[in-house]
Amino acid sequence: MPIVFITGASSGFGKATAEKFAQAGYQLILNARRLDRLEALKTHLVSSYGSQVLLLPFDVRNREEVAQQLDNMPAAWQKIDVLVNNAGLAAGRDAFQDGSMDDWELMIDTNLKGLMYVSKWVVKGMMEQKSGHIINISSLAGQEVYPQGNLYCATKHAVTALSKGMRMDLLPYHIKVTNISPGLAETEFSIVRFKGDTEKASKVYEGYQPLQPEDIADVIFFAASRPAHVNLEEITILPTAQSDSRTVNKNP
Ligand code: NDP
Ligand code: 8X3
Repeated sequence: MPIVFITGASSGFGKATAEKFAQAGYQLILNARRLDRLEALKTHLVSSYGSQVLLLPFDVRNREEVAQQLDNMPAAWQKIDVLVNNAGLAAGRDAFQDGSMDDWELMIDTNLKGLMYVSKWVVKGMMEQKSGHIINISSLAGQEVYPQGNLYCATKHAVTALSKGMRMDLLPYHIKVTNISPGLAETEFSIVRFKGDTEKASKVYEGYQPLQPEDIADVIFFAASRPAHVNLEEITILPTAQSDSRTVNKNP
């Protein structure tokens, strides 16, 4: 069975994507930092679908840990067919002049450097196989900038640029690269962004129907299951109530 490797699988898009690929019979390599969450997900996937699941509980920001855990994967798991670079976060929502340097570094290290570390390792094997599919989770924030979005938007613009660069350079190896850009989706994203302030987080999704994790998982799986000669290179998915980063039709 094909193997999918999903980063950030303990919550939100990553968790829903794991379920979607498990339903289709894929073997799953699941990463995140919270091992208890990953173990609960594995138990569920094994009992519901008989899935084969390998857990890799590392922090994508830690370059040595990424290399060490991936190098030590059993050989049978090293032929990865699909990599979903999903682990990511926003930290804070402040004007540039009020922003925290720690928040900025956290976003750059996770959203950009983490994606680089994991991809660099996985690409080696895909190049040998002369096949593979890398699916990068960018954001509408990778196409547009909004007030107080500064550094988060910068990291997601970088992800979108990197998707284009990867696509060009990996072309001779038949490796597909898909960049997915969701708009407002209800996950733990805003709870993380507002550092545990659930009241502030829930306001982001009030008065309209935001995207759900399963909506994004459907799109990721659709992209991954196209025929070998078809690559969906850029997908933007927004809730019907959203037209752009700044405009949401609330309480119509
Ligand atoms: P969640 O907070 O629900 O999930 C984020 C996932 O990333 C968690 O599994 C978390 O696991 C993991 N993660 C965070 N930091 C690290 C790290 N250093 N190492 C390994 N895993 C990490 O948010 P979403 O599902 O919404 O976010 C998924 C992706 O989608 C992100 O890249 C986000 O930027 C992007 N996105 C989100 C949108 C939204 O509106 N929700 C819209 C557009 C894009 P753990 O904490 O256990 O490590
Ligand atoms: C997450 C969506 O609009 O909060 O990428 O930036 S948004």
